[in-house]
Amino acid sequence: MTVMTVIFENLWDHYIIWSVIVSIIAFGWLFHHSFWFVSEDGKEVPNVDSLKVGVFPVHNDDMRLEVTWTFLPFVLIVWLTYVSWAPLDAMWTSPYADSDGNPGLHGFACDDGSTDHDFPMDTDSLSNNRMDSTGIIESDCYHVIKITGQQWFWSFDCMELSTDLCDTGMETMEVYGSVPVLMLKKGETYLAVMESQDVTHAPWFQHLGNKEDVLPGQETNMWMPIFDTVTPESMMLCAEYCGDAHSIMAAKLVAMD
Ligand SMILES: [Cu+2]
Repeated sequence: MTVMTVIFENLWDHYIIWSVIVSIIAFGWLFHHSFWFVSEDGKEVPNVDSLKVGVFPVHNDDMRLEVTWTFLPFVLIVWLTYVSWAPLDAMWTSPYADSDGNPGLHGFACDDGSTDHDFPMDTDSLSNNRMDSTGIIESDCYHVIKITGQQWFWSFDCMELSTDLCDTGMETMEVYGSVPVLMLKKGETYLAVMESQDVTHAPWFQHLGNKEDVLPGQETNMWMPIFDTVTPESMMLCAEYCGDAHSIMAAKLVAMD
């Protein structure tokens, strides 16, 4: 199994490899000790720890062991944090300028005719996004759209974008019934400004690998870079339990050429 987005594919494999190594050590140790330290039937075992039934045993600690199983997992956690840092930082790059006036990975808002937002404007009108070998995407600028969650459906708003950049529709899907469709253009990057009308939801665009909570009374943002190699049609599901019809609170993402 693999995740369906490039940026986390290498990370996924990396985490799986470490999980396997840690599992082999932990379960190997467990099985070895379970079967090695077994007394034979009828044989009297010397009571080296002076164990008495009903009495907590004499403490038999080993400082080297305790330091080892505290220190090694700590080093592993620091390492996994280190390798996760760049992909996570890319997923959460800022739509605003830093203290030196430089934008994040996706520049500022495109000069695309859409003005109904508070983000700083760029001179470019198209994102022309590109992906490096690690899956990190950069863009010249981004388009702002809106996503609203409500029990139990999603609403997409293309703001004032032209229909070749963003379009919406409805479609009937097996199991899910009538679902909204969001059509975005390949090579363009979108910033979804999101809110909920009622409880917490979370859109999860499966092939973009992103997921972010939408909250009542508070706007959250999520990047949606539609890279050239993304699957033409993919699903979005709600990833935060929100009540009876949570499991069918779906939508469809279409990547337009
Ligand atoms: Cu939900």
